[in-house]
Amino acid sequence: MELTSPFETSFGREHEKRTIIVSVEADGEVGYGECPAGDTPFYSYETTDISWYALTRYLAPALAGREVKGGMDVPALLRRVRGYNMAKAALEEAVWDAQARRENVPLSRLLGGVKDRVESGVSVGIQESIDELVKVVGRYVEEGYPRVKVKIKPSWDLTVVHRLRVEFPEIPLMVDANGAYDISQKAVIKALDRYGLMMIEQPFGYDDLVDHAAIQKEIRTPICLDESVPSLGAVRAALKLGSCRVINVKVSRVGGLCEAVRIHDLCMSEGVPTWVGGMLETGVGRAVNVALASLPNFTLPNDISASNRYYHEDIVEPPFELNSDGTISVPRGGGLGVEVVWERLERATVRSRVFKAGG
Ligand code: OSB
Ligand code: MG
Repeated sequence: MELTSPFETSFGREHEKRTIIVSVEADGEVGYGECPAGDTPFYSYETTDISWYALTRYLAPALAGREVKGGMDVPALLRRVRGYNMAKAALEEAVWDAQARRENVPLSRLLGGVKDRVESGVSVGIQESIDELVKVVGRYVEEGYPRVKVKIKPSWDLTVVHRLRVEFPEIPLMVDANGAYDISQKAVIKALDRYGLMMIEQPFGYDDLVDHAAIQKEIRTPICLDESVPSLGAVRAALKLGSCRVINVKVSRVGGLCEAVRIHDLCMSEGVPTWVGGMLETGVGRAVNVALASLPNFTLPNDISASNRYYHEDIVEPPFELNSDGTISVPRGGGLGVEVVWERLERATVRSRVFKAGG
């Protein structure tokens, strides 16, 4: 799927999205899930090709033909395989969707959602120049996005944030470093503390909790963790250590909706605000993200933008749109509440495989 504009982070630039759409058929009901892993192993070791391997070699065979009541039963069947959270999440999502369609309730309801609209936010990649970034951010603000996140890296940080604050003094603004700094560069993070940012996402390494705890003690701006919290266990450790004050919950990163809801529940009981992160999903993964974001503790704007922020033509109907109040509506239909347009999916498909009970 060609992206409407290239997406650049501290680790590289993407022009298109190679994603894996999983469907499961159960008692005549079809459900969909998405594995939005990246093309390169820079956000996670789990790339599209690695996920495909894990799905086809181990995970789909472990699920095909098995008796499940619903999404709740899937993690136990996949647990023997370590890692490959994005691949696991896609299968689990598809079963949740099939279950919700069968019960004819929105996925949101099945998960315990309470909102009919979720707050949108836009994640803006690194641009060719600061002037260009100001233009791009200005366009999103004009479109009505109520919160802007910009990617930062060494050489694209303080001057960028300073300029954005001059141009847009009032907008809710945050930054995401995708782990591009380490504690020896903490002066930059401390300098960012002066700009009234909503939060600073993942400044340090993907496997660090200790240095994040150290910097959080020195600044007022909340640290938000993404890469460093791939599971409920990691979130527990982060909260205990004081490594952050906000958690980004990504269904794919944590291996599915069961784990995502558990993280939501823990954060709610600890009084820690959360929001739903994204991975440039198509409408399938976006519908899952929207359903999750309808739970009560997702009180901060999510990385859930309208379909047209990512793709010229989404593979679902209706596409997700931004409401005038800066929200995205939670679909009311059964399951994901959007329909996959097969003709568009097939046009974008480069490879597919079918798994049946008994191989
Ligand atoms: O770090 O949040 C991230 C996209 C791909 C991989 C990692 C990240 C992102 C984003 C985009 O920031 C969020 C979105 O889908 O809108
Ligand atoms: Mg992030």
